[in-house]
Amino acid sequence: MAETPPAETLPDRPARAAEDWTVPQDWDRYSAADHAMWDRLFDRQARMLPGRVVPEFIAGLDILRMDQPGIPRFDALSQRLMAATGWQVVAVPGLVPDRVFFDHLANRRFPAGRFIRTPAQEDYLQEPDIFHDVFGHVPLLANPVFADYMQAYGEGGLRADGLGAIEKLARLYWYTVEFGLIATPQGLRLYGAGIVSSNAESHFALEDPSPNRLGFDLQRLMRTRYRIDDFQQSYFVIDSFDQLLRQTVGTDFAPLYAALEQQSDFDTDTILPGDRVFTRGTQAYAHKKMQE
Ligand code: HBI
Ligand code: FE
Repeated sequence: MAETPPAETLPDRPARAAEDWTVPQDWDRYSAADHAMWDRLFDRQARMLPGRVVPEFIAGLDILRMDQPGIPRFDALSQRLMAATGWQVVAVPGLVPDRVFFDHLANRRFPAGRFIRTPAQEDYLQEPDIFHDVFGHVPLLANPVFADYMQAYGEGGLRADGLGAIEKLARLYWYTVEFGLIATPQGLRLYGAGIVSSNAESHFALEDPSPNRLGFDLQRLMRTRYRIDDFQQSYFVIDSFDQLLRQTVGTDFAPLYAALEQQSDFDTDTILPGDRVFTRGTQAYAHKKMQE
């Protein structure tokens, strides 16, 4: 995820966020156009995701009753989420500092942007808006195993911060929570929030011959760079959310970070001899120039 941009560029920087950077959602401030934008984005994804997204995601939409029209009210959403897995959704102005972010996750609070993208940004925006955060991230927080993983990630982030290893841990978040794929008996399915909240990337990540699709391997993944401004050149596939949770809760990251210090990084399109290869991508998709 990009560094927190300066305040003047943020779409929604209030005069003063609280110590934990939370702000009121101010649901009454949303315009009819904002609600219409949410409905358009929601309907497009709700139509194309069944059969492409992991079933637990659809179950989360149902548990949280997110199929109601208009932008969800965070207090109502949090009530249902709290009953399911003890999580809640809190509004923030945009990207918050890493430690603040990790502390929220470690306490089962998901920090969600409260602004919604403009029509010009319909297919891509750099800063996560309410549709990316709430439609993309929140439904899986109703799944007990994934909910435990997200809290473990937050606790791991606070420890990583102390070890100066945030960049490596951010790759784990990026290639799972944001852009992860999962193997099911019916085939590969989407679960990453950055994918499921994007119509174009939902097709690209699952169906396009261009990207690699590689089996999840924690240490290898934490050596792999990622792109923040374009589709991924490689996606990583987990066997189950249980596998993801075991890898995170069951691992002492300190020696892993020490080992990673001595090892080089891999480019976004690398395939290694030891990789479990689901798709050897053609890399035919013309990615934007890599940001230096
Ligand atoms: N803040 N609101 C918000 N949302 C994020 O996803 C986020 C963040 N701050 C930091 C961050 N992500 C990443 O840098 C961490 O995963 C490392
Ligand atoms: Fe996100």
